[in-house]
Amino acid sequence: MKTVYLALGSNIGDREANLRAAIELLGNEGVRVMRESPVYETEPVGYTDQRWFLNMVVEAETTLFPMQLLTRTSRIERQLGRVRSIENGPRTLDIDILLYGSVVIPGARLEVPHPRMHERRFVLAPLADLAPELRHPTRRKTIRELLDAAPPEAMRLINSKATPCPTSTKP
Ligand code: GSY
Repeated sequence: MKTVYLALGSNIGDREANLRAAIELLGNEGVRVMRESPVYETEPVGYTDQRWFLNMVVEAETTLFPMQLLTRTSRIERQLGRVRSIENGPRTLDIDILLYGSVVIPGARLEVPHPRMHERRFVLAPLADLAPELRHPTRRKTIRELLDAAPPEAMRLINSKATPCPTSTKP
């Protein structure tokens, strides 16, 4: 069993409902969500001419191998209507695998830790809410230290209420 951290983001449609639907679907895909961060509304990074995102991070447990996990998270993105059109553009739902235990995967299709997580405040802020003392497997800094050093990004907390985790089904 591995503890994994996944970043969720949405900036199309009912963004909060998309995040909730993703958490529910993860439970059906063998990814047991144990804890959820607060939700932040965040200014788009990269391609800026788009609506602000809702972002959060979940901590989950899974027996899936990394590529199996990627297949399942990609399937959930598709189920929730994601189509890849503009690079870094708007999306109904994005699920990024941030950390898979302390495993390092330098692959082309799946790179873990996520290659840009250490510089993205919209990922580090909700991750630090869950695991501030967790050490990044290759940068050797804690999530709190990475957040303190990250470039500024506009964001606001929209929901700091802890929500109950959905029950997972398939292992
Ligand atoms: O990598 C996730 C998609 N994404 C986001 C995002 O989720 N939030 C913000 N604030 N900016 C983003 N740019 C991209 S691409």
